Amino acid sequence: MVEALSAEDFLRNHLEPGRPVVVRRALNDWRVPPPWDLQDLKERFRDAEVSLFDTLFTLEEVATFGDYVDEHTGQGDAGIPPYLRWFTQQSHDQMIVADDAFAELADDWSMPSWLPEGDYLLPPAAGPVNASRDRFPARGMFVCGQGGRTRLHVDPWASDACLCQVTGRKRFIMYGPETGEFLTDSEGGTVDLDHPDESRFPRWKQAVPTLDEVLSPGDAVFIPQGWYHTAIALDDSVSLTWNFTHRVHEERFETFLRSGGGEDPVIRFFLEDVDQG
Ligand SMILES: O=C(O)CCC(=O)C(=O)O
Ligand SMILES: [Fe+2]
Repeated sequence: MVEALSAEDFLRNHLEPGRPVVVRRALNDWRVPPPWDLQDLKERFRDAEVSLFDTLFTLEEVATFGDYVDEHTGQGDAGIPPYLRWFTQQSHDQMIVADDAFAELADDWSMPSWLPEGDYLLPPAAGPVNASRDRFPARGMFVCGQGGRTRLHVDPWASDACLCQVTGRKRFIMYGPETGEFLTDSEGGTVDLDHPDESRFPRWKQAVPTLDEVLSPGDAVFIPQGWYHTAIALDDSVSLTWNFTHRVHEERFETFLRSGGGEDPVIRFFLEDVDQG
C-alpha cells in the first residue's frame, strides 16, 4: 500500500515484475473525485439495460440500472446480491454495452497518472490511450450491494488489470501465482474461499495472501497477470475497471496468442479492429 506512485516506479517495481499495489487517494485529481453518489448514477442511468452476474462471471439476469440499485442496494441484507457488471463493447455479438454511459462519464475521471499512457498491445494503440475514453477489454462499471463479491479467480487474456474504487468500501485479497498449486485442482478449478471443498483443494489453507486490503473511494489497485484475487463489497460499491497488456509483456502476450488466445472473441474484437484500420 502506498500513498503516491510515479509512472517510473510503477513500471519498474509493479508492472514489469508483476507485483500488485494499492494506491491510496490515487483518484483525487479527477474532475469529479470519489466518492461518487450511487443515487446520482441511478438518476443518470436509470433505464439503461445492464447485466447481472453471479459471484463469478456467469450471466444470470438482465435488468435496468435503476431496478438493480432499488432492489439490491441500500438495505445491507444478509444474502449475497447479484453483481452488476456493465462492460463496454468487447466482442461483436455483445448485446448490452456500457459505451454510452462511459462516454457520458468520460470527462469526470481518468486513468491513474502512474499507468502508462501508451505502448499498449491490448488494446493495440500507437498513440496515447485512456480508459476513460478508449475501449479496453473488460472495461466496465461494477456495481454491487453490500455483501456482493467476486470469487477467487485469475484474469483472462494474459492481461493485467486496474480497478478504481469510486463508491463504498471493498475488501480486496490477492494471492501470488505461486500459490496456484494450493488454490487450484487438476481440472482447472479454483477454490471458493467462502465454501472450500476440502476434498478438491486439501491444501488451500497453505496459500497465504500477499495482499488483503480495504479499498476506499479514491483508491486504486493494480492486479498483475497470474495473481488470484477475490473482492467483497463492505458497503454498496461502485468500481471502474479495465484490463490491458503493455509492451513490456510482449513475450507473454505473444505466447498467449500462439497458444490459442488469438481465437478468443475479445482478443479478436480488439486485434481485428486494428487490422481494419
Ligand atoms: O471488484 C471485484 O469485484 C473484482 C473484479 C475483478 O477481479 C474482475 O472483474 O476480474
Ligand atoms: Fe479479476
